[in-house]
Amino acid sequence: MTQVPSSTDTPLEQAPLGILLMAYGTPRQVDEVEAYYTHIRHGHPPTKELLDDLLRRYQAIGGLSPLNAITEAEARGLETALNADGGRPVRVYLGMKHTHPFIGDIVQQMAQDGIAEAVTLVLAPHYSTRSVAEYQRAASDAAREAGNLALYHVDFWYDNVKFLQLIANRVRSRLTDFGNAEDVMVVFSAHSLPEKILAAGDPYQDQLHATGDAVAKALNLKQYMFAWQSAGRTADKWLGPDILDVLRDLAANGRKNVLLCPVGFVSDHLEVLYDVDIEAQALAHELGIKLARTENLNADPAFIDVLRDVVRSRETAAETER
Ligand code: FEC
Repeated sequence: MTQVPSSTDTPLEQAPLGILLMAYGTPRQVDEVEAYYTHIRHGHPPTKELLDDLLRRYQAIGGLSPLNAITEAEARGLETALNADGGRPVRVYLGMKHTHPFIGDIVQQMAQDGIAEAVTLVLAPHYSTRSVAEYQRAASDAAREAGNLALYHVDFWYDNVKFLQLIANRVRSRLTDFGNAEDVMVVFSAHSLPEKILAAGDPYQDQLHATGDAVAKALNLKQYMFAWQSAGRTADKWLGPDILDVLRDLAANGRKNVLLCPVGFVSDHLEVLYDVDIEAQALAHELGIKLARTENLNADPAFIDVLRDVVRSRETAAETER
């Protein structure tokens, strides 16, 4: 990412705005998988069975996940787009939730570099106390310790008009893979979370349903639904229905064509490349269903422009919060 001079002696509004882009992260080497999994499990190491199963899934997608490389390309693209749009110059920093470079370390680095204000943005469009809030907590704790860095969090951005248009375009273009688009059930999906989040008033499910509804409305889809995927391997009850059960039900009702849109994710990674492209695809094949999936957004310039728009809107809102 480009070098912007330190802002220590520059008036606030002229100093570069920090952008803390936050992403899930993935192991960089196979021997980091156990530490990564332990971090996801809040410090509890996985059993040998769980670890072997995760290693098997990484193996099935080619050894490791492409997630870090894609996230880094998104960060570079965002910095270039923001520094070219005529707005306040920025410096983009990338912090990971479950692997190096960790969010807390990056926030410390930002403070050391003299960044006084930063917009934070998670590469996940929908808010949950079990997802976005955890990233924000890691960032805010480190900023509090640093003492001289104000953070302006973006809580969610699923309702950004350009984002919804982009998803609608992805669905529209994949529908052409089917002879008759009217015969296709479009299934929007996202990472499941423990069902108990609903009782606590978590907005995650409502925001995801609203995303599917908005895209369906834009495309005038007659047949669409929402399903959950990638539920954790824990004793909790997870949000359902799961995509695998949905495929079984659709087959039992004579459906032959399904288009899956994993709208809760933005990049190619294990939960899409394995859970959808390998696991769900194998089941669909067995059930006699043609299953296609929309392309993820990755570092598509149109997606980078969505992120740019989201950051600039938060920057504008922050002006009234100083
Ligand atoms: O490509 C990769 O290597 C990383 C893919 C990856 C993404 C991702 C996104 C989300 N997760 C969310 C919630 C949970 C909860 C648990 C959980 C567990 C795992 C495991 C792996 C994993 N997640 Fe993840 N998640 C990715 C990978 N996730 C690997 C552990 C093995 C397994 O269950 O498959 C359960 C933790 C626990 O034990 O308590 C909860 C949510 C997202 C989407 C939002 C975001 O990106 O932050 C929510 C990508």
